[in-house]
Amino acid sequence: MSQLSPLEPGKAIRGGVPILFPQFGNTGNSVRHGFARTSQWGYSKAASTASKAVFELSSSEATKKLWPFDFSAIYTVAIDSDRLSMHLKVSNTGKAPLEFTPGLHGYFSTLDIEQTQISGLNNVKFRDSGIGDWLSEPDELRIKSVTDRVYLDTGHPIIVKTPEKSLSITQSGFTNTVVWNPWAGSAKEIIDMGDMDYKNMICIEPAIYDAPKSLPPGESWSGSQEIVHTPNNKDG
Ligand code: TA6
Repeated sequence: MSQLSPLEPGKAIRGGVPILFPQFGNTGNSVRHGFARTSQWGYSKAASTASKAVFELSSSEATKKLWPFDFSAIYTVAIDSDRLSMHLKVSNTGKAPLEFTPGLHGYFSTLDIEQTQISGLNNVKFRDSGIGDWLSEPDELRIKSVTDRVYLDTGHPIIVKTPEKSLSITQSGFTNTVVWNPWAGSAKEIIDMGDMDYKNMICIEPAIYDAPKSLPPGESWSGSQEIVHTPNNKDG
């Protein structure tokens, strides 16, 4: 979580897991990365437990100004001793079909991005910020410059090894995975991020990017990400 992130209504946080809906980035006609990340979700006390919190967001006059469709979304986040599970369910409550490109824009910390390696995304097709499709490296991914990749095929699990921990990340329902680090140049242009913060973060984001999800009236879609954490030592 960036120290410079203004925790203000209507502003996305630079950290945690912003929920991207109804669109990832600029893939649709609504606002960049959608309005769900800046909306006030309702907390469902009845559905939540000691280790599981359930939140809800439904279409309203305000959301219809940004995206003219009826929907309901339920976000469930559960924690266990070594794992975090996030689950997003979207239902079409209207009469018209929905098309959307959701994502979970998770920021992960690392003590040193240059000592961080990501496996599970080797030898697969990725799209690089609109400049074309490429085949990824045969080895682990190491971030050494600005990186903004949409992996079109996703390996399972994705293993992120940082100096202090190992994360095993799996996803379902989401067909793509985005990996982002702005590196020094772009980090300077992001006002809610410190100039050096790029050294200590990596975003690994399950998403639907290249082929929007179509949802007929009355139907639902679900996507999830699960992260299992193993410290490199007992204090990690
Ligand atoms: O998920 C990667 C990305 O779409 C990048 O292109 C990068 O700009 C990042 O999200 C942050 O977007 P934001 O709107 O939060 O500044």
